[in-house]
Amino acid sequence: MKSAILITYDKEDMITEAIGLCDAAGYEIVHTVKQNFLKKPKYGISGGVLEKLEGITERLRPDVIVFDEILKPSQNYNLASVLHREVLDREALILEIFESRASSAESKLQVKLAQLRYEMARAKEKVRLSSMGEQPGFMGIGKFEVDVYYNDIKHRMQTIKIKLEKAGKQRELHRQGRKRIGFKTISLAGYTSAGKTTLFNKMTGETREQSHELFTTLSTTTRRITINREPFLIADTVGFISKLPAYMIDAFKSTLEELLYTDILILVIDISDSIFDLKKKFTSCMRTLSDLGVERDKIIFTLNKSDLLLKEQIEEKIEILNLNDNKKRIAISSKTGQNLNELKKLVKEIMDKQRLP
Ligand SMILES: Nc1nc2c(ncn2[C@@H]2O[C@H](COP(=O)(O)OP(=O)(O)O)[C@@H](O)[C@H]2O)c(=O)[nH]1
Ligand SMILES: [Mg+2]
Repeated sequence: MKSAILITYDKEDMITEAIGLCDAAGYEIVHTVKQNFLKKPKYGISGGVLEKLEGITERLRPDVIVFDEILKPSQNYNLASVLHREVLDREALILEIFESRASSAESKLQVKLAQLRYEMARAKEKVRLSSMGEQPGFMGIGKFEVDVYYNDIKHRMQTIKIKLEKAGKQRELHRQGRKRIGFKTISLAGYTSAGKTTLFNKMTGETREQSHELFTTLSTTTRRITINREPFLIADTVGFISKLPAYMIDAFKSTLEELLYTDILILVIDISDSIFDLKKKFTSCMRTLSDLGVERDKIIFTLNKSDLLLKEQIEEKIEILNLNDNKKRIAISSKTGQNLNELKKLVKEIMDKQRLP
């Protein structure tokens, strides 16, 4: 596993999400710097904080520095020059996650397009800085090279857009769908740090040693489980991300296209979130799933982390989400294992119902 030093905001929910994003991108965090403000002009952080970080970086030798905010090219360059490490800002980190998760040709193109948009937004600053003569030869690139670079990005974006239009989207999806024929599939969806991976590991824990030709060709986030002696495939998916920039939405959705084929979708909801966050995230999940064309019938609403709340608090939140009459709703704890057997029973029941003509 690659290692990272994380610089993030000093706010519980933001720290949790940032750790979740690093985890999803495959970085182990060796040190965390928490700050109230990450938009200082030169380095994002203050000179004093940077000075301390210099020593820590030298000692811990992480592969990268993750900066949980958007950085301008000049800030990224300044940080990287002092710390002698590659610096990934929040958007670059998210793009890495999408890149590692994109499986179909279409979603690879969508992710590439988002990466080029990211570069494009930065190319503009480079062009501006060098044309104003403020930073001639900015980062070692002269005005001419910047223009060439800028036009090259534009050209590559155009090419991808044409490919996307032509892409036989359906064909690819069908091919993927066929791979799974014969196996009922369960997918886990939900926000980053809602507890998807914890639940995935708990549910597959007993059968992890199972290996089979077919499964090695699926992504590492798909495994086989048995419920009542019947085999299923279970898949962990890319998590929803708070404050996802608009230009990344298509890339994000394309990484979730497998949800269209899943027989059951377990929506993992962090019931310990504040009422405000809970409502906001729930609405956003439901909107995205409906945009994707996922049928509401196959969604199981799992209220995770219920070990952190009192019974009355859970009930209040179920009301707020308007799920009190919903039979496909269950409060669980992936950590303690509470109600996981009931969740499996519910999965089995729904699968059995789907088999009826
Ligand atoms: N208390 C409690 N913590 C949980 C539970 N499920 C997950 N967590 C914690 O929440 C954090 C995020 O979990 P993770 O499975 O990585 O979330 P993911 O981003 O959705 O895959 C981790 O620190 C978990 O230990 C739960 O049921 N109860
Ligand atoms: Mg996860």
